[in-house]
Amino acid sequence: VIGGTPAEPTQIQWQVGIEERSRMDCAGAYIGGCWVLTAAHCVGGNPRNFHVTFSLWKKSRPQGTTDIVPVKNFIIHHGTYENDIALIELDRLPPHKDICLEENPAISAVCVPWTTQLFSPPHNCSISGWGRTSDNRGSNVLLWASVSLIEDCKRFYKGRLKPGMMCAGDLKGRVDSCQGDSGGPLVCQDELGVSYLWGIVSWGAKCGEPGFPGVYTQVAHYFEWIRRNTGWPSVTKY
Ligand code: 4AZ
Repeated sequence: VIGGTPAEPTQIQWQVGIEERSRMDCAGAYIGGCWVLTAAHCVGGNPRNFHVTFSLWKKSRPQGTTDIVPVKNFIIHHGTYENDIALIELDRLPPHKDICLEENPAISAVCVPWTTQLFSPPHNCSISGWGRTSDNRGSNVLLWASVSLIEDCKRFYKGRLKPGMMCAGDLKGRVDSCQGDSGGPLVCQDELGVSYLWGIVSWGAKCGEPGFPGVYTQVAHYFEWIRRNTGWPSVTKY
């Protein structure tokens, strides 16, 4: 994260690290049950080579509450580069056969938004991750930053901006996500303080480049895909 500040140890309770053979290159967000959402470009190959790390704050010194959970399966959206979203299904934890995640006060799921109408520019939301900072290196401590949703992002990226994509950040380039933050959460809060996973860190022209805000997968655009693939019931209308 460019222009970020250190998070509190249990501030971002849905933040997870995604490790392939113990190397962390991506992040994700816990959405409940046995499911994590991330970017499609973060996963692939054999799920057995992957682990998801929960309740991690300092990479060098995992907390007592840190949980490392094996991956059972990936569900990767077709057309990965235009639909940069994937579900990670966590494996059941031995010795338990019925749960994927130990109960833990430092972990909680973020809500999946069911409509693209919930928030609109210039709403302020937050991004978080262990990715590159202005010194061009990853961060040991989880960083977060406030970003603004940006209207009409096609004017910056033309035909490269597809329907399931949106932009956030700051047009002066002071705050942005960067390499290593990919797959991680952009979260917006409604007026009641409920947190929604509004975006997934996807791509951008460099990091913190004025006039080229970060591009995020618009999670609400994929609500039906998420619902269908998790097998979660549809929203009850009263
Ligand atoms: C990357 O390379 C990357 N500034 C992630 C986010 C952004 C740019 C690049 C957005 O993973």
